[in-house]
Amino acid sequence: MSSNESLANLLKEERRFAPPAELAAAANVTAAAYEQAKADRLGFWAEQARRLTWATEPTQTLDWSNPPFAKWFADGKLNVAYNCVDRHVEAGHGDRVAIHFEGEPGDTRAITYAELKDEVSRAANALTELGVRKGDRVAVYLPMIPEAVVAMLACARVGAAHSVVFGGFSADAVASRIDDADAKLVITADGGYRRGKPTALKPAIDEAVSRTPQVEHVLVIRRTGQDIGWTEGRDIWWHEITARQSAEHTPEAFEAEQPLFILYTSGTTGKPKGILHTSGGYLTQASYTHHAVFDLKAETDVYWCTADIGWVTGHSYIVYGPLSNGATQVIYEGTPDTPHQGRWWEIVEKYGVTILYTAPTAIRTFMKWGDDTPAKFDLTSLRVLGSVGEPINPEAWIWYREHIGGGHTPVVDTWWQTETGAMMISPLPGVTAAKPGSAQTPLPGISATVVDDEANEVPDGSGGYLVLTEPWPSMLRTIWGDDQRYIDTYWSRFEGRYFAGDGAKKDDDGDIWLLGRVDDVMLISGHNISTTEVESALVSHPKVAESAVVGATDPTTGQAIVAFVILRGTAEDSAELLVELRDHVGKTLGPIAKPKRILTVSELPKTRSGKIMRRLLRDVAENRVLGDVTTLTDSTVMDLIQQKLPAAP
Ligand code: 6R9
Repeated sequence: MSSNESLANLLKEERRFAPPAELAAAANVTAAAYEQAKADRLGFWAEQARRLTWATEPTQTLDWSNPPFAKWFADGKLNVAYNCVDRHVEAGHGDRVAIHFEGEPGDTRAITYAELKDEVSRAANALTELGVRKGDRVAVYLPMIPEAVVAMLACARVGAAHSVVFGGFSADAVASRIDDADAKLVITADGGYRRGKPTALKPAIDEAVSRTPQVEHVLVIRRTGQDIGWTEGRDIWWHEITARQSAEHTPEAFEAEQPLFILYTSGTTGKPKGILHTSGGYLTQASYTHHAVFDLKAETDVYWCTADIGWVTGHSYIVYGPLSNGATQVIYEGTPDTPHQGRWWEIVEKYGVTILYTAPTAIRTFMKWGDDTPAKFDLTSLRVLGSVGEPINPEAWIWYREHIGGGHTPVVDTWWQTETGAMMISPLPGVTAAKPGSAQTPLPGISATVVDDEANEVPDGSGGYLVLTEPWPSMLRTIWGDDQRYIDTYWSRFEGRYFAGDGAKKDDDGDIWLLGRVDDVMLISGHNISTTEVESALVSHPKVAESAVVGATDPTTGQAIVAFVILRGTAEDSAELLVELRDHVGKTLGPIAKPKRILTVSELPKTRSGKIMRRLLRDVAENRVLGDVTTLTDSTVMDLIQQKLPAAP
């Protein structure tokens, strides 16, 4: 935000949804957790660390003697892979399915914890044969197949840090990440299935590795069977090397602060940041939040997180959270509309999914496709619905609860970041009276608030910047190789507090609403207005499925609001509708928030993790040459939008 003006508090939401009585009565976590954590925050986390199995129990909780460089449970030792796999087998749950895999072409596999233990052990032995040692880095570039989980756990098992790169990223992006992390091994596949076709992965690795001489070997998983280039001596088939390994592997215990992974944030500007996470604190919070926020009952629940493994949500809520908790989960390889728009709901019905975790972008897409598709499937197994990745518009929240959750399933809107490692602000499904569109309350043991430009906490009913006021176990430890950038980016804007980069407001009850990245906030006639609120107002019109709003330079108002909207299934684009939409925003939020221009489009530019790239829309709205488009899912979207744009008035 560029002025001292706080974010205008425009949106009013009066709807409330109490937790279902049955869920509340049997909930894993009750309101007492907030009290306990408030009375003794570090004691609370020390207790949560005991969810894990330690080779050496920690006696220290937090070492904050050199802020902002934290150490959690520093004198404890554990093996993360042992915690995610072996201990469940030892506890007698070896026959429980860990992963129900659903390939896009319809191939399926059920992998039990006992089988997962064998696969991870073989892979760990293979990594050892290839010279991978504690402290090394391994790059992982894979589709959504079970071997992605196995590869990550095998790295953890031998103490090597993985750096997972989105399967959709270019050779350039992969090369720069391999280089930055100095990875000696790359794990990839010939290809994967997307939209009904095999897509290639290996050529990007061949190109990337030709520029990164530190890579000694490329381990290749055969998924599609397509022809690929092969470099003798360097390339090794995964199935060949793992087949000759023993299924026995003794996990070594590592220090709690042993690096577990590096994950590069999509980085809308500048060089990508390698976010470093370590072992004991990270796993404690991933495990606790998965248990608390989804109310996971490992014996009976079937959990499904639709994220890609290359995103932090895949790390914490496909791999480390659910597996440390012994969950049974679904992993789906492909896209939601292959071969038909009901594919996800077919999967929910088939496996009896009870907990679903997805992103607002997907929910808005389903709204656009129409209510009748999910209505054709039996979704009654669902009991908790989660959302992550962007602010969820109140109407999308209501749609999710109604059309997916049968009108009674709680929705938990979970705010967190790659940097925070695990969930930070979220309702608890058995405790919180939910408000559509709000992440509401910091989780037990987490301290967050909203401050103004001068770092003063804002009163209820006002907006500003979201900050985290105390260290937390799964916090990033640094930016890989760049401690100074870590300090500058997160800890310098407000003394002693972590600056998340998100705008937020506190409502009259003190609940937190996330309002998007501060770089996206608009300044209209001296008022800071959040893009999120204007988008939510547009989405609350029955004819709008999705929208993206930007502030474009304007000679009279400083910035003017330009809105891009996607209409719902049957709605027709017309001049009258655009007037109606402007008036609707005016009525919902007030005249100051009325968009100056509204354009209907068929797609919006998004990152692979589903976040709208407003920066590119701002370029379009201001008639500029487009900035970097390399992290877009589909770069043709911008051509379509530009064609649509009438000459500026
Ligand atoms: C987990 C993840 C982090 C940014 C974050 C914020 C946005 C994520 C949100 C949310 C509002 C939520 N974000 N969850 N905004 N409500 N429930 O998405 O990590 O890819 O690092 O993105 O995503 O802007 O700062 P990451």
